[in-house]
Amino acid sequence: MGLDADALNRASALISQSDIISVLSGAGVSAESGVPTFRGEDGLWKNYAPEELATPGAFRRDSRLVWEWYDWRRGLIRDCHPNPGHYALARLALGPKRVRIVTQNVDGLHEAAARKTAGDGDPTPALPLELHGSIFRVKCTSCTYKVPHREPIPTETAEDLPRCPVCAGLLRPDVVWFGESLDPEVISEAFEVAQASQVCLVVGTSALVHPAASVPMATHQAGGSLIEINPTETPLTPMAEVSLRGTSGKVLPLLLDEMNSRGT
Ligand code: BJW
Ligand code: ZN
Repeated sequence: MGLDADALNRASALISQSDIISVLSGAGVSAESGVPTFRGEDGLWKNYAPEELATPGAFRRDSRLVWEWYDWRRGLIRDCHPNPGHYALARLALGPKRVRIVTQNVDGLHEAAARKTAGDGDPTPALPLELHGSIFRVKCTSCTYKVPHREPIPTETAEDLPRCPVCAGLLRPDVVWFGESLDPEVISEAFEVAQASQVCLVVGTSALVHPAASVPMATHQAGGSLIEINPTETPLTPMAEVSLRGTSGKVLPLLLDEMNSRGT
């Protein structure tokens, strides 16, 4: 499917005219980096039922299975790098406009793109607000202990899952599972940012999981515009002023080029 040049033009004009911009990204943004999405043909949930792996009940029932699944994904993501879509968003956020990247992704690739793009400069404006946590952090199931974690888990015995050094409670990935509340400060900030935005770019998300999928609605309800970048339609498509039907790794750099050619 070729990208509609008129749609690209309209999207670029909308962004160029805006000073405050938010981005809601999802798994599709990392697809071109080799990170599997959740839903769809090649999605993770095709082989693994969410309720068996991404719920607190699943972790209580079979902690080892859940740990092993996250360990496998962590290993896979560790070898992935940001793609041109991540870099385009980082460039946009490090530019003159007020941009906030809000992501559902737990893979750390927006942050990697921000740090690489900023070089010796300050990456902060391009660091994302992570709604669903990070696969490279663990937290204690019993106390407030929380640390980065990149190593594989031990696999020799059934009893050797990672334990909290403070209280000996079982550690778990610091991600948000179904039925769990998002960090109240993080989700409040996401809604505030979206409400204040003149444009929200909705990139690579099926927009099925709430409250994340409601974030762009705050922009829409406040009179701002949504620009959707996704090869397929989503429940947010009817709200979008422009839908760019293509992959984010291709569309986002084109969008930035188009903006630059306008001198904005
Ligand atoms: C490309 C591309 C390319 C492909 N370029 N694009 C309101 C209504 C109904 C239900 C609820 C509701 N409010 C809350 C709920 C319940 C539930 C929920 O939303 N359920 C629905 C699924 C029905 N939500 C929750 O439980 C949330 N908690 C909560 O609400 O707490 C309060 C509460 C508590 C108790 C009871 C009720 C309320 C928590 C949600 C946590 C989600 N966690 C996961 C796992 C994270 C950890 C991990 O990684 O393992 O987050 S699930 C999974 O889905 C992950 C993702 O962040 C999230 C969203 O997925 P995403 O990013 O959209 O990916 P995909 O795969 O779905 O889509 C990819 C898209 O990319 C597709 O559109 C492709 O076309 C596109 N694409 N290639 C651009 N190259
Ligand atoms: Zn603890």
